[in-house]
Order: sequence, then C-alpha cells, then structure tokens
Amino acid sequence: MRDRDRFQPDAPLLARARAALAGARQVAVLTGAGMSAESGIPTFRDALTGLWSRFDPQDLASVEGFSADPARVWDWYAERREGVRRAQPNAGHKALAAWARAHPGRMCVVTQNVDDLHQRAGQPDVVRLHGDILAEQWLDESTCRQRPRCDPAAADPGRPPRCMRCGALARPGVVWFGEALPEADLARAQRVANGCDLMLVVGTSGAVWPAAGLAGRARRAGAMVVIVNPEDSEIDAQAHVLLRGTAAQVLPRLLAPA
Ligand code: BV8
Repeated sequence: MRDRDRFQPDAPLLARARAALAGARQVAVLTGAGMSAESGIPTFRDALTGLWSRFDPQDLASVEGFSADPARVWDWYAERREGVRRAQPNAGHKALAAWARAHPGRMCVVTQNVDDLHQRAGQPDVVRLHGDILAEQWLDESTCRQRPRCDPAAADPGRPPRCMRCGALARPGVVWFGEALPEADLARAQRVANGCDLMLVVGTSGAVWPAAGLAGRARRAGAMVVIVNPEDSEIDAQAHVLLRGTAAQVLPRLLAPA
C-alpha cells in the first residue's frame, strides 16, 4: 500500500484543525482537482497522462489551443465529460456537504474544479471559479445575431458542435488559460476569503492563479489556513496546519460531529 493509503491523521494537528472549525463563524473551503481524485476524475495534471501526456495543459485549455485544433481539444473535453458523468461524489464531498447542512450559512466552497460533484453531494453554497465542463457556450459570443439567440447546447453535434442556423462554434463552458475568471464569482471568492475565520484548502497544487492567491488572502485577513493534501503544494507556506492525507480520508475525520 502506498504511504498515503495508510493515512493516520496526525492527532494533534487534526485536533487543532477541529478546534478551529468548532470556533469558526465562517468557513471557506478552496478545492482543486485532488478533491475529485477519489471519485475517479484524474487531477488536472494527471488528465494529461496517456493520449494527452504529450500536450501542455495550456495548449489544450486555451482559446489558442482550441482554435489551432478544435477537434482535438473537443475530444479531450468529451473524454473528460464522460468521466465526470460516470463519477460519484466521494466521502470528502459528502462530509463537506453534511457539515454545511448542519451549520447553515457558515460554509462556502470555492472550487477550481469544473465537475459538478460538490453540487451533486448537496453542497448548498458553491462558487465555481473555472466554469462547468458539462456546459456549452459560443466560442465567439458575437457570432450569433439571431433573436432570440441560438442555444449553444442545441448546436448540431460535431467535433466541436456548430450551429447550422447562425454558424457559431460551440466550446466547453470553462475558463481557459489567459481568460478572465467570471468577475462576480471571483469577487465573491475574494470576499469569502477576506471574511472567513478558517480556510480549508483541499486537493490543489496551488499552481494556478488567481485561485491560488485565495489562501494567502485568507491568511492575511486573519483566518487560520488548513491544507489537506497528500503531497506538498506551491501554497503550503500559507498553511498554519498541514494535514498530509487525501480528501476522502481526512475530511470525514476533520468534519465529524464532536
Ligand atoms: C487569468 C478550466 C487574467 C479548464 C482551468 C500569476 C502568476 C503566474 C501565472 C498567472 C498569474 N495570473 C495569471 C496567470 C496565468 C494563468 C496561470 O495561473 N498559469 C499557471 C499555470 C502558471 N492563469 C490564468 O490564465 C487564469 N486567467 O489570470 O486571466 C486575465 C484578466 C483579464 C483579462 C484576461 C485575462 C485562468 C486560469 C484558469 C484555467 N482553467 N480549468 C479545464 O479544466 O480544462 S485551471 C485547471 O488547472 C483546474 O481548474 C485547476 O484550477 C488547475 C489545476 O490545479 P489543481 O486543481 O490544483 O490540480 P492539479 O492537478 O494541479 O493538482 C492536484 C492536487 O491534488 C495536487 O496537489 C495533488 O497532490 C492533490 N491530490 C491528488 N490526489 C488527492 C489530492 N488531494 C487530496 N486528495 C486526493 N485524493
């Protein structure tokens, strides 16, 4: 068994994090791809294994990459979408959702993930920073001049789909590298980071900005920062407590009722 399969929560650190949780008025949770790994969705970096391992994520997850080879990028997303549809929320998603339901108004999940597992676990308040892989939008919003506008989800099937009425090209409803994050969602995430007493950071390498900056923002605003990750991350320096373990191992222990 790999070391992290033998997760033995460091009792004093877990106790410290549980005490902070019990006393927190507002809990912010920043999640990354590791949150969904135990649901069978490859992490973003792992999603580039196999067929995709020879590509740089920014070659596939960018307007330039899509425009250079729409069919290839569309196929990558189609494969990932199938994985999301097959996946189920894991014990970590369920523990977060159960805690939020037991403590109404005290938890907000800010996710970098483009899957819908937090939502399907029943998490009441989720801020999506990078969009929704199951949604579609036009590559160029100005292409469609129909009134009412055509629906990207109704575009004719293709690799990628194209609207036979307006000629617009559909793309996945995610935020690509080099694209601005949805303004209102980023602003909400920053408010949540500024106003929380505790930030749980779960399953993120801390490599992608501006999402990665939210942990430092919370710390500077006076929050306790707890990182849950079996490996080191680029934002470990922001943590007051580092819980070395996986989402499905640690979160049920961390969030269990006293
Ligand atoms: C923007 C959607 C500006 C698409 C994604 C500042 C400094 C440096 C660079 C930049 C900067 N500011 C902006 C940039 C550029 C860029 C960026 O950050 N580049 C990086 C690579 C250097 N950022 C952007 O381009 C952003 N846009 O800033 O726009 C702007 C402003 C105005 C006008 C125009 C432009 C947009 C970034 C969003 C990109 N889209 N996703 C898709 O999914 O296809 S990002 C994508 O990668 C994911 O959504 C996720 O956010 C990220 C991967 O990060 P993680 O989630 O952390 O996943 P990763 O695989 O890296 O790590 C997994 C972790 O889980 C690991 O730590 C592992 O140990 C852990 N783990 C594994 N198993 C488990 C586990 N943990 C717990 N349990 C387990 N079982």
